[in-house]
Amino acid sequence: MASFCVLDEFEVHKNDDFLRIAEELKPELHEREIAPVSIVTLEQDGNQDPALVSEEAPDLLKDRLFKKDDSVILDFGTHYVGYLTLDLASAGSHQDAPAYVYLRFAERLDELAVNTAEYNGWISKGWLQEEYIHVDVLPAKLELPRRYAFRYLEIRVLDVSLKFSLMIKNVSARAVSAVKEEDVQLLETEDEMLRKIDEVSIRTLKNCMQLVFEDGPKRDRRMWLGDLRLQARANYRTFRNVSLVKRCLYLFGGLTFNEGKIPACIFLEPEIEPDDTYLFDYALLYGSALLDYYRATGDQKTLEDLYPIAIRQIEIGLTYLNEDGIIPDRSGEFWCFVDWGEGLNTQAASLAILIYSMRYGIRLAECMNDEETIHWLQKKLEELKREAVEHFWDEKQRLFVSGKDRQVSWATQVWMILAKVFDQEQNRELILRTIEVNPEFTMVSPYMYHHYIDALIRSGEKERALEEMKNYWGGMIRDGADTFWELYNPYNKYESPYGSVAINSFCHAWSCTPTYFLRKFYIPENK
Ligand code: RAM
Repeated sequence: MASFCVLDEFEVHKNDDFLRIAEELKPELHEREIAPVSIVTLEQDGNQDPALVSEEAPDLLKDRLFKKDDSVILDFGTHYVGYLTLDLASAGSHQDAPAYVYLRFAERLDELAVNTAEYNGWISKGWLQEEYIHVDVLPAKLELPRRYAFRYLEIRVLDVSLKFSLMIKNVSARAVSAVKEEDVQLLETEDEMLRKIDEVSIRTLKNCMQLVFEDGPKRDRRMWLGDLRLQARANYRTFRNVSLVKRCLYLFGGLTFNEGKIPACIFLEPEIEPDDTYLFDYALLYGSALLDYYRATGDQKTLEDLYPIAIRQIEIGLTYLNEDGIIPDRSGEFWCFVDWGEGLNTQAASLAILIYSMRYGIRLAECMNDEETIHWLQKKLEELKREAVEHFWDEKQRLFVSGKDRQVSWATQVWMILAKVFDQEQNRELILRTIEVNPEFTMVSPYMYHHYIDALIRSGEKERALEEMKNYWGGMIRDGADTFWELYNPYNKYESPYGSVAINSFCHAWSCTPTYFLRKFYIPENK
């Protein structure tokens, strides 16, 4: 079972200037009033697949009298992030007991089929979006203080009394985001699936764009560096809210710890604070996010401020090399993320990601005219490429292996391709070979799929990349996605890294990148 590891030592170095710049860029959130559009009924067929069986106008709620155990599921039409208000009243005799109400929010209808009482995963059940509320005096306007991520709302009356009924006069919500969906033009394409994939990507991105780029508005509601890097890429092609990216880059740059490491994620409340988690790959990818930002904006001042921090991550990464010139195996420690996926060995990928980040380091150094850094990085890069081939290339299988058991995974091949350990033609052979062999250790998160699509495109397999996007993200759409999910394993649709699909996030930042690929490589007139 996966778990997070906590660092023994944790000394934060705040850069007040950077944090001030980030604070000044804090966005005003846009608000929009929304209301349910229909009532739906969840009917289970004994399997885990619930079906939406009936629809009526939600107006019918107005005259409905709710007694003990009565319930209703409201559908807001699509996925939103926001705050809920209920206007409640009583009917019958004087209210002689509290109205006791259960509310449950769901991003996907079939979440409602999971019994939350049975959740026993390793991350907090506090993430399940449910409330038990006593309303002592009716009529009442119930304004829920928490923010929820949802399309569906289940309201269940746990109890009233024999002498009165509950009435739900009005249900509304205030949806929030740092951006407005209508600010992005729809993709001009005849291909209905591509149009849909693009639209769902944008909604996913929008709902994760709050005071920072959050990873998921249901969970974890914080900013992870790996997610930020991909969200920013999608954002440059769509909302182009570059100041939000700048804010987030300064937050990471302003909150390093110990020898200058960037934290894997940042909390915003009660005050901004880094998490005491280091992820080797996420920290290294900061440079790639910075270069993307610089290319999108030409903002030299930000580059100059944050460049030393990006290079520092590479220096720190290099300190982990052992006497063989490779990164020791720390798979299973939540130290180098790469992907969720039981048993995935990340040793070879960690070296590949170090090489990849050095390439970005060189490009950053070029933008800074920093000859000395260019020189040592280039030299080291060549060395590490040789070590990667020597230690991890299996000539017989014509694939890279990882760890002492010489595990063959998709993730390892993809990261070796992105690291450009080989030239483009060899990379093309490698990706085709991977597809042919279809290693047992597959990819499970859209985060890893993003890198797979990237690897295909960079190996000259652009058409295949498009097909794979349609299969993977299209698969989520065929399974009813309004926003793309944290995890989607087409071979195991109920997979969860946390012990239950109920706690998975179904609007997850790192899954929003098809819009980036489509608008960058396929339909550039939408740029
Ligand atoms: C999870 C979140 C987040 C991701 C980390 C590694 O907690 O899904 O998006 O970046 O894992």
